[in-house]
Amino acid sequence: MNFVKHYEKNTVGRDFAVGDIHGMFRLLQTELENISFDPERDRLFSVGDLVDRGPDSDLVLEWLDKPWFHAVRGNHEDMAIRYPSGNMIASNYAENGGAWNVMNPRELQIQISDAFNCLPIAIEVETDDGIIGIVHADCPCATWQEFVAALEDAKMSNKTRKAIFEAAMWSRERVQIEDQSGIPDVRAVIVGHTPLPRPAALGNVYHIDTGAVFRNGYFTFINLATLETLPPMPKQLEWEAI
Ligand SMILES: [Mn+2]
Repeated sequence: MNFVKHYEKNTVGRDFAVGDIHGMFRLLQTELENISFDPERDRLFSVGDLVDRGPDSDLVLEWLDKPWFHAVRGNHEDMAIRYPSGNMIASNYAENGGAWNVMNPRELQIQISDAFNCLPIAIEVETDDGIIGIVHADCPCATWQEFVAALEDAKMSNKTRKAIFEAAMWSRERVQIEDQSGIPDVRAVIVGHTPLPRPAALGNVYHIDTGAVFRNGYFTFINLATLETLPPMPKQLEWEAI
């Protein structure tokens, strides 16, 4: 199992990352057309939370098969992985948007769990100006290298591994304390997980979940070559959760 996936530079097209999808695949398709996304050349990286809450969660396996679409594992994928083995209570899962999967036949639940279990915790993308890291919630180590080394360390104790995975998929600490210190050894880190009214950068950590599944929410894309977001980031940070 590779918990880190590495992607070479895209020499033929553009690379984008998009915020939490949460079952809004049809809206995402429309927005990709609006940015003239070219599936022959361009690549789309997802910060995870592909499913739950939105109407199109059942399209997730189809999307994961697309050769230009690459996702890290979010906490909602984590719940879908745990559910078939009895490590996620159905009522709690349904309250968090998982009702569509609770109602799925068991074979499909297992198929979804297996597919999500293949998703990495972190993705690295090479760009002209350095490596960009992608993780659902946060880089829980002082440096990106330390984080990658921890994810790749097969000898790590289960307890330490669990703590790193949990922080990577669930933490909101950087946003909550408005930690501007960033991650020193990568060009940028792209995260989702905490919906914000506008995309925002804390140091070089870019928060791009603008809650497409929520009322008044929308999809934010970030171009990995330029680090420009669509729509653009305001100069002033806006932190009110939506
Ligand atoms: Mn999340």
